[in-house]
Order: sequence, then structure tokens, then C-alpha cells
Amino acid sequence: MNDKQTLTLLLILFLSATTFGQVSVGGLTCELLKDPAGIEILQPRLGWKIESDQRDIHQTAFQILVASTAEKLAADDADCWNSGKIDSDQSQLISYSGKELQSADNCFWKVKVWTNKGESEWSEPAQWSMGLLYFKDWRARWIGFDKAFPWDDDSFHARLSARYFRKEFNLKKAIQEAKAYIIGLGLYELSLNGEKVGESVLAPSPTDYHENIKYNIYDLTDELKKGENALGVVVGNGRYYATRQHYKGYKIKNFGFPKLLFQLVVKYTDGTTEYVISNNSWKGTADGPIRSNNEYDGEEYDARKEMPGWDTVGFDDSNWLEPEYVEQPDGKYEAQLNTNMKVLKEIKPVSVREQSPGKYILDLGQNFAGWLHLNVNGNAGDTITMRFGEILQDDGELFTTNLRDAQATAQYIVRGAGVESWEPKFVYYGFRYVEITGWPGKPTVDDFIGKVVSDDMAVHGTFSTSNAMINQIYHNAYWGILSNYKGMPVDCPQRNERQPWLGDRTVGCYGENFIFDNAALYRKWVDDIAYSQKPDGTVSDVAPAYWRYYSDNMSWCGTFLMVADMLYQHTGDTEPIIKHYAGMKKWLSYMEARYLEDGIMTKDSYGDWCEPPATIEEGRGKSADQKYPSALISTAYYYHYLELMQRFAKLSGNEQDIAGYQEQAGKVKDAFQITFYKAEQKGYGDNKLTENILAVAMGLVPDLKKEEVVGTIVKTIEETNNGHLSTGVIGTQWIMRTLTENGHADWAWKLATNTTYPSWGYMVENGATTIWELWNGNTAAPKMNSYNHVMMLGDLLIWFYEDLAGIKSSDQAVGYKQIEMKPQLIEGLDSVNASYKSPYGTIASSWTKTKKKFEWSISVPANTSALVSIPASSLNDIKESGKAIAGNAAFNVVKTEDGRVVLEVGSGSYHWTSKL
Ligand code: RAM
Repeated sequence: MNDKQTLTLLLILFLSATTFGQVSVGGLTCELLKDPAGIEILQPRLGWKIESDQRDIHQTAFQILVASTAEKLAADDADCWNSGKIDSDQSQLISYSGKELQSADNCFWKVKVWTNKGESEWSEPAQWSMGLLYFKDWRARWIGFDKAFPWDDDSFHARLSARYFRKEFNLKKAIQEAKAYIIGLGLYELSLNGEKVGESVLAPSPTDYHENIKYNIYDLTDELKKGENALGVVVGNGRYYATRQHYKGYKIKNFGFPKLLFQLVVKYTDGTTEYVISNNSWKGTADGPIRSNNEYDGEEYDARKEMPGWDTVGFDDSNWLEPEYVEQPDGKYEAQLNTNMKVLKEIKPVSVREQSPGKYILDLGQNFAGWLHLNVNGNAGDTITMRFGEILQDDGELFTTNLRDAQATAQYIVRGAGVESWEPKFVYYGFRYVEITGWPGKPTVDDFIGKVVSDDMAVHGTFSTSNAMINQIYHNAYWGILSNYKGMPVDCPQRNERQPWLGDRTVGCYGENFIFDNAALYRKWVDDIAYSQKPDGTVSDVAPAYWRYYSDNMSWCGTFLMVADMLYQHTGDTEPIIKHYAGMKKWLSYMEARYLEDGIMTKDSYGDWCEPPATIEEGRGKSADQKYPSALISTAYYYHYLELMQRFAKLSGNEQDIAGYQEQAGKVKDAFQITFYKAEQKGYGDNKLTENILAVAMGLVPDLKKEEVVGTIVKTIEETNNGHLSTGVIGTQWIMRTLTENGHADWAWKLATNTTYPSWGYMVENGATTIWELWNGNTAAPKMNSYNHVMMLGDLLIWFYEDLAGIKSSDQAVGYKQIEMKPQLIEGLDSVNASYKSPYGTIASSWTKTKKKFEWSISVPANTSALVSIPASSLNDIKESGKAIAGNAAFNVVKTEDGRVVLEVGSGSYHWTSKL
């Protein structure tokens, strides 16, 4: 080989190495989840992320291999599906279309991509498993005790002990695979040979058990041993045995006594299968240490009743009972694809002090949902009582009036065996402070750990700014949202409510997604909402409908559509829209048939719920529980839904409906203008801030009048409200974006940074570590006064990410296939640093501003593009990584307007600087 040939060969080797090295593929998902167990659709959708340190990466083709075992996949033996090389830029939501999948199948898969800058290696393998697709797949029987025991008390504050079940069994052959399927209602904890299985707590996710029930799957292949094994299951009440019994004429749904369905499927290496199922060969007792467990009232534990070794082989269960075969619940069984709750964090208390002799107040320093772990050394029978609350009274006592009749108490009776550790299993508390009485000796902070218990959700956004108040509000939002994810989004975690109210999340769910990967939870929730729908079309205000509230209104019930839309916008998933289109259409028709009069939706329930009283004094001591139904609000939302339905009709293949919705929207818009517009006040209805904001936000204002209505909005904020908002739940959902879109980001900023009433900052100034239910939460009548409610966040988080950080999905290519990056420059805000894990990869935006210069680092994931709006009066004022960009073909100039240059860029990291 001569020199030239050697050089050519080296060059070829180098080029092929770099072609591979440039692009890799990972982050594999099935149905947008990592390695899910229990998929129940036959064509699950697959996705992946492409990584590269090169810019402008586009996928041009992909190939997927799916095999029934990990070994087959490793050998490229794709016995389920080999897609072949498919030319496509799609890297999310690609439907499996291989061999027909069966119940409990395992699928191992990998993917390889081709891009404009080379191809990847095969990805690391990922997997999913199928759920039990047919009722006949369940061989187990429901067991339980359909009665109260002498120590139980089924009066109003129902007290029921936990039910314990156990089973020993022998596995005679070598195990190839073992999977357990379990439904423990309301809540269960599973253990095997004395060890808790998995990290879930308070499982499964709650549903309306008349409609559907979630089962969990555990892979026990590694935990089971050949020979003798023992299973233990403790079952608690959850929402199944309702927190309140005999609530005469009241709304609460009760389902019955706790019960269990369990099935272990063991496949031996010789090809045979063995089942261990719940039946009357199990043993059970209700006389264990958990004497009572009630979500509102708390858990009582008598350590003297512990049964050491009850879930291990050889335990003497001769005095345990034979469980009864109990009626199976009505709901259909579904694999739970949203995550269970888990202990997510531990909090060390900040202080403990003696309030009065023997009564201690422990401060955790943060309001949150979860429980307290304790270590205690006492005498048998010592009874420790812990009461939980969110704030203290002026005299330092625990404040519990706002819990209404929720007793929110934990009781621990000491066993007397040296240092004992305990935490509850089947309840949670919403609290920052704990009152402790009956402690043997004097407690110290080291005796306690706060355990934060919420859905195990990935945090996929980060956000911080140069403004300390904004950062604190973000912190409070984070903790508030986390506290209220309980397998469903509840309104509050502390009082005798904790209901998944639809109206609290209408827009909030969209903002929350910037912080938490909540898509699986909201996919479940949109199903919960659909299950709440009655045959006539009405949808509940609370879903799952534990409370029977069917008050018929647009702003709460329409969350049905809004959640499906949020999932579509953030993840590109049309499935919830397709699945529920018929139900949404039915609900709208139902509302129209009953309440539509000449284009006006006359029925509303809550109005602009929890609107702030004009001053603190005006609202002092007053109950906020006032409803002011408003046809303006319901009509504005109705119009918005008619617009959404046009889009949904298209996305779900119901094009024939589009014209009807369009025509109807036109009529409603006209009727809205005629009915509500008042020329003399240059605004709508009673000229309230919320009314004018809705008119603008929903696109109901004729073009010629828009400027003056926006003027009225600003005037209300500036003059009437002295620089504050005056919106309740409804107006706050749109206020920040409406101001910003209409050229008043500065006013949005003022509202966001206010520290006087009413504002988020006012809450912070008054000690809030979460978000309050009421703007005047510290002075209103305490009956309805939660200190951990998320509904007042409105569209604030959306504004933080979309408008301050400039991370927004384009609605032309949803799910962040195309990203719009347009940070607002606001006087007083000097820097923002944010990131968001989109389906395609992490989007980052970090900027700083001085009087003369704007500096901005961004990351755009591979296989997406971004429209980047850089503040600069001309292209010549912009540099990227220190180099002028004028004349560089890599940067496609889309437009120059309003002091901004808008470029279209491909994936990669960029560092922009511009002259201001
Ligand atoms: C209350 C809660 C909830 C709200 C309903 C209307 O009980 O505050 O958040 O949605 O009322």
C-alpha cells in the first residue's frame, strides 16, 4: 500500500467511525413509558430519543426489532417484529405492527436510526410486557372478610383494622419467570418471605371501583426461591371502605369491606406453569397491629399486636381465620400504567418545642403530604398521639379548624421492646407541624423523619431566575403539585375532602407538565373523567366520582377536553382524544340540549370560584364558599371547546363534525358579543378582570375592539386594583398569557412579583411554603382554607416556561417536534435558567441580560427544530458562539419584527449574543 492508499484507507476508517460516533439512540419508551409492565393495547406505540453533539440532526429512517426474549433480541432474532428499514422522520409514537401479542407476553426491543449525519448503532435493549387481556386470565378468587370485627366501628368516623392475609407454598422446580398480579382494595402492601415487594406505597391508584380497578404487576423471578415461600398481603381501606360511613343523604360513595385478588404465575424452566392464587387455602386475620386506617382520620397502630414472622415460612397461623369468598367488585380490571406512590424524599424536622407540659410541637419546615416516621423507646402500652396541621395558631398551638372533621391523627402504642421504629401504611397527612403527646420522655428532632409520599413521577423541568420571589413561588408550586398527586390529582391533601376536582386542573395540568412527567397520571385521569360520565352525557365535577356532584357546568367538566388537549400538546399523543371523542361530543350535546339559549350557555356552577375580596378587611373572617354562576364564563368556555372540538374532530377522523362545530362557534361568538359587550365600558359583562380576560383569551373579541378591551384589562389592573389581579380560579387560568400575548408582559411580571394582597408573593410573605386555596387564605373563615391547593396557580407555570424561559411547543408540530423559543425581556428580570425534558430530549434555555447585551444558551433536541426569537434590531447585531451569523446559510431567517430576529435552527446547542 502506498502512502496515498494508506491515507485514503485511514480517511475511510475515520469517516466511518465518525458516522457512527455522531449519532446514538436511547431513551426508549413504549406508550411513552419506560419499560412498562401491563400494556393492554395490541399495537403499543414506541419511541426513542436521538443524541448527538452535532447540529441539525434529522432522522431519515429507523428499524425496530422486537423479540420474545432478551437472548433472541441480542442475537437479532426478532421473532415478534422486524420492521425493516423504514424511511421516516418519526421517532415517537410508532405503532408496533408485528406478530399478534397475547396476555402476559414479554417483548424486548431495540432500535437503530439513520440520520442526515450518519447512522446509529443499535440502542440498548428495552422492554415491555402485556397485561392480562381477558377476564378469563384471572384464575384467582376474591377473598376478604365482609364484616366489621368487634374492635371495628362503622359509625361516621369509620374505624376498621387492616386485614392481613398469608399463604405458604412450595415451588418444586427451577424457576424461569414469575409474575405476580395483585388488586388489594382499597390499598395493599405485598411482602414475600418477610420482605416488602417493591417500593410502592398506598397502591393501587384509586378509581371508581364500580367502573374500573387497577391491578399492579410485580416480577418476582429473582425473589422467589425453589422450595418453601410465604406471601403476605395487608389490605387497608383507601377509598374502597369509604372514610365516612352512614353519611345520610350525602354524596360519598362507599364500595364495601377491603378485599384481595392475587395471582402468581410461575413458569418453570421445563415449560410447565404453576399458579398461586388467592382462595380459601389462604389464612387471614383482622386482629393485627394496624387497628384503624382512615384516610381522613389517620392510622392507629398497637405494636403489642405485632405478629413477628407472619409473612415468612413456618409462622403458626392456627388461630388465623379462613377468608371468605367475597363478591367481586363491578369495575373492569385494568393494568395500572401510571406510577404508584412512593416515599420520594425524607425531611429532617427543623425544631421541636414543648408547647405545654407533655405537649410538643414539631416543625418540619415545609408543608407537604406524607407521614412521620418515628423512633421511640418506651414501655409497653405507652400511647403516643400525633396530630397533623399546616399552620400554628398565634398562641403556638396546632391549628386544625381548616381540617374540618378530618382528625388527621396518628396513634402509636409502644410494644416495649427497646427502640421501636414506626410509620403508617395506609394513610397520609397534609402537614408541616405535628403535635405530639404521650411521648415517653422528651422527644428530639432526631426521633423523627418526615416522609414525602406522592406519585413516583420524574421531575422533568428545572427553572430559576434572578428574582428570589419568583424562585420561591416556583418552589411553592413544586411542593403544592407534588403534595396533590395521589394516583389522581386531588384538590388538597389535608382536610376531609381530598377530591379530584376537575376545575382545579383545567389549565393547571398543562403548567404542571413542565415540572413533572405527569402524562401517565393524566392519561389515567382523562379515563377517570370518562368513567364518571352518565348515559345521558353528564360529567361529574369530581373524578373518580367519589362525591356525586353532577352540577353541569362548562369550566369544571370541560376539563375532560382540556386534559386530552394538554396530553396532545405536550406529548403529541392523540390517543386520549380519539378514545374519548364520542364522550366529549356527547357531553357537549347534553349541555346544549339542556342549557343553550340563543348561543348562550346559560348554566354555570361556580363562577370565578374563590375570587379575591377587594381588600383583606372585606374578606376577613368570611367564608369563601360562595358561588356566583356566570353565563359569560360558561359561554366563553363553551366557545373554546367548540374550537377544540374542530381540532379533535380532525385528529380523530371525525371530519364530518368540523363544519357543525365551526358554524356553532360562529353563532356563539356573535351571541357573546351581543349579550355581553358594553360599549360604554369598553368591556364585557360587569367589566370584571376575569370577564374581559376570557373574552380576549378565547378569541371572542372582534379585531377592531381588541385593543380597547385589552386597554380595559390593563386599566383594571393598574387603576382599580392598584397593580394587582382580581381573578379567581377562572380568570387566573388565562391572565399571564393574555397579558403577555397582548404586549403587556410587564404587567404580568408585576402580578408575578407582587408581595401585597392579592398575589402569590403575599402567600410567601405570610409564610406559605405551598400555594393556598384562597388569595386571603390567612384571614378568611377557616372552614374552607387549605394551605396546599394548586388551583390558584392558574397559568403561572406555563408563563414561567413558555414566556420567561422561552420553551414552548409549536402548535403546528406538537409534542415539541417544533419548538418556539421566545423569552420575554422584562425590566427587572436579568436572567432565567430553565430546562424541560421533551419527548425528543432535553430543551434548555438559559439567558442573561444587561442594558446592552443579551446572552442566551439553548439546546434543541435532535430530530426537532426551533424557531428562535432573538432580541435584536437586525441580523448584524447577533453572534453565535462569538461569530457573526449574517450570511450563514445554517441560520434560516424567518422574519425580523418588533425588535426581534426570528431564526429557524436545527438541533444542537447554540450560544447567542445580541446587542440590545
Ligand atoms: C372546593 C375545593 C375545590 C374546588 C371546589 C369547587 O371544595 O376548593 O378545589 O374545585 O370546591
